Amino acid sequence: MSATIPKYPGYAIARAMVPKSRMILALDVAEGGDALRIAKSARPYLDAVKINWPLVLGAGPKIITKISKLMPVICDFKIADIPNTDRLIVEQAMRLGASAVIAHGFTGSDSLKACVEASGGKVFVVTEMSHPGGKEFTQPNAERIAAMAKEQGAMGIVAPATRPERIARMREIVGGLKIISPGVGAQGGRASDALRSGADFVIVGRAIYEAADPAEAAKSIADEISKYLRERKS
Ligand code: O7M
Repeated sequence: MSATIPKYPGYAIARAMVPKSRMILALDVAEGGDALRIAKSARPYLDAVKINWPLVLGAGPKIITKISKLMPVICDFKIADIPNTDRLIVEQAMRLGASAVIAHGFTGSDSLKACVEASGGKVFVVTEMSHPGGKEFTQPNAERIAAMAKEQGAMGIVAPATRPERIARMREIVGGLKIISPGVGAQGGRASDALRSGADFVIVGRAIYEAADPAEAAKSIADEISKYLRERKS
């Protein structure tokens, strides 16, 4: 780890965003004990954990603090409200130990600006969603949302591993912003395809936390990623 990264709120994600495994675990289990067990066992293969509503509603918000002591936590509340409410949500997530948050972009630039300000820039903005319905409303607006994320100083965007060609398009728009990409495994996407198309990190949920051995499942995706990265270098 670089000693030059300061301990401002969210420093951990800055550290994590110097990629190691290029994998983020979507920890969508509802029970705190399960969450901690899975996070601890898969930790050697992860750069961060993404926490969404199932775990916060099931285990309570303090689970964010507990897991943030193991690894950087990205709070995926898909924040989508007026600027003031967005700011209040981001402040609470950061207070609990989040290193970054995830916001929707369709609410507009003033709402996103509030998230960027309240998080010190540690926001990922959802562009086109990975599920089939993501084509209906998010796909037609994804490119404008990606451009807005860049203009407003977000840290990165979320783009679908289920449509790698769309990751490539988003990369053209966002330049050096980070791209994190869900849809690997249970939704049919492949980690290596997402990275090849321009993603910096893949997000993996069920393929790890529903596996009989989550650490082994995480290792097998990490191996696929390392193999791809080695081939890319040579
Ligand atoms: O690997 P899975 O399919 O079990 O989980 C994927 C995770 O990524 C899950 O937490 C979803 O909420 C999230 N996600 C998507 O699956 N698709 C999207 O388009 C966006 C997200 C996401 O993380 O948004 C921030």
